[in-house]
Order: sequence, then C-alpha cells, then structure tokens
Amino acid sequence: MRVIVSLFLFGISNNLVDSNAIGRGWEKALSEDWTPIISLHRYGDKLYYMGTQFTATWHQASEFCERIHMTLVTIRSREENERIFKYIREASKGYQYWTGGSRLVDGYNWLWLAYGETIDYTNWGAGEPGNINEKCLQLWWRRNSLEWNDRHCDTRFYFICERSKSLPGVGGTF
Ligand SMILES: [Ca+2]
Repeated sequence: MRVIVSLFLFGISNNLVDSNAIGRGWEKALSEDWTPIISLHRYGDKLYYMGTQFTATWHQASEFCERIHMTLVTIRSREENERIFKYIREASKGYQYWTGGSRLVDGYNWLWLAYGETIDYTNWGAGEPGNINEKCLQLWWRRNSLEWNDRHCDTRFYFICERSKSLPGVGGTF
C-alpha cells in the first residue's frame, strides 16, 4: 500500500527548514485530507521514504532522514528485505542504497545505529562484510537478490528512510 504525504522536503535542502512545520506536516500526513507532494511506502507499521532525489554519504543521509523525522532504514527480517528489494526495483534508480546499519561505534559490532540495536537478521553477500575499513551497511542489488555489503561511509549512494510507531527511539505523533 502506498501513502502519499507532504513533508516540506523542498525547504530542507537549503537549511530553511522549520522543524515545527515538519512535525505539523507529519500530523497532517496521517490525516485524510492532505494534499500530496511526495510518496511514501507503508508496510506493516512502518513508512519508508526512498531517497532517490540525490546521493549522499552515510552521515549526510542519516542527517537528512532525521530532518524529516525519520531514520535510515532498518531491516529486521527476510520478509522486510524482500519488501525493500521490491521498492528498490520499482524506484529504478540504480542498485546501491544506504541503510542505517554501521559499525562506527567500536569498528567491529554491527548496529542499527539510530536505535543502538544489534543487527540480528542479516543478508550479507558472499565474502561480506569483507573490509574492516568499511563501516557502513549498504544494500546491493546483485543478481536477483538484495545483498548486504560493508562500504566506506563517505561514499555517496541513494538511501532509504523509515518511520515506525512501535520501535524505540522514534517519538512524536504518528
Ligand atoms: Ca564490502
């Protein structure tokens, strides 16, 4: 199911964003009489935003998601990985996307950083994670599956944001 909302996105890129306006935008987005500007995917209790307007480093992508009161995407099951794969195929914007996973905290353990949560479900590609200097978790459409890969955090990719009402660390009106 796809829902369509307005998030004042065009104001965000030039630092003129009004955080309160975004908060109000979310409240309106969840009401029924709202004029659409951008589209989100809804699946289960999550909303996903496909960050395909520009590429960004992992940190830039993380900041952008926070600006729209979301976080970089987390993937907690094979089912969710398949769902994200479907969105990536539909977006037709290449085959590499950032997630919210990283091992930036201690250089070793992979976490969904925005939640401080150990990554349990994984779908690493063969030989991945394969480089201790690559500390951010990238999705890689390879062959006919969506594999996970560690990449240098300063590389620029498209990205996916999410918002959930049931996961810790995501507050506000939903
Ligand atoms: Ca790698």
